[in-house]
Amino acid sequence: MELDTRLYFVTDSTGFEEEEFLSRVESALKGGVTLLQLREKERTTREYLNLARRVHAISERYGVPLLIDDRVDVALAMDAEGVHLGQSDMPIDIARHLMGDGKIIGATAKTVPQAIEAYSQGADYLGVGAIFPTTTKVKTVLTSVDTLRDICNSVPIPANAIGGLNKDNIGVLRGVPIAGICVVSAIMKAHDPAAAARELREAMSRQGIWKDR
Ligand code: TZP
Ligand code: MG
Repeated sequence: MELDTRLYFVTDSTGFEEEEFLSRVESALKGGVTLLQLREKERTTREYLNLARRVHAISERYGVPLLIDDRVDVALAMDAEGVHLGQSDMPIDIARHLMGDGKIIGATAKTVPQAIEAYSQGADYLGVGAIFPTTTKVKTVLTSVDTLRDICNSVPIPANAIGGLNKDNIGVLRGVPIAGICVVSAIMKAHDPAAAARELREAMSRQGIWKDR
């Protein structure tokens, strides 16, 4: 499956019954998200694995790659398309060695040196943020739009903005050479996740940050 980070939906099942969560994920896929990440912080390994299998059965039907947050072992066990790794997770070069070249490996980078290190260790894309304060459970500091721009210009791999982004504030990304945006709540907590995904795509187009390909 091809890596397309333009509208990257990062999930958070907190507060949802499993069936409701899965139907929201499917709705987002119907709305046109281009990449999916299962991000679970509280589950046991077995719970994470079981949920990942169920999400994968859905994402495969839409031809959208599923990446697993933090856990190379879970991703390998259920044959996900890849992983997303932060600065305190497994180093990118070790994950690449374990997963091979056929898997997608994403990295969090908040500074230019972190971006260059992740790229040189074999990361396929970068998530950069938080651009705005976020209500999603995350240990993060803010990254300025200037740093985001510097990161985009320092590596040849796609870099996405993340953190507090929604259809009404992505105008700040206008002119920044990002590959796309990552969102959690803007889709996860929307009344209608499919409509939310479509509206994000439209807003990105209006702001010139949706690149046709
Ligand atoms: N990393 C930086 S901000 C963030 C992560 C995982 C959470 C983004 O969530 P939201 O709801 O889109 O602000
Ligand atoms: Mg992590």
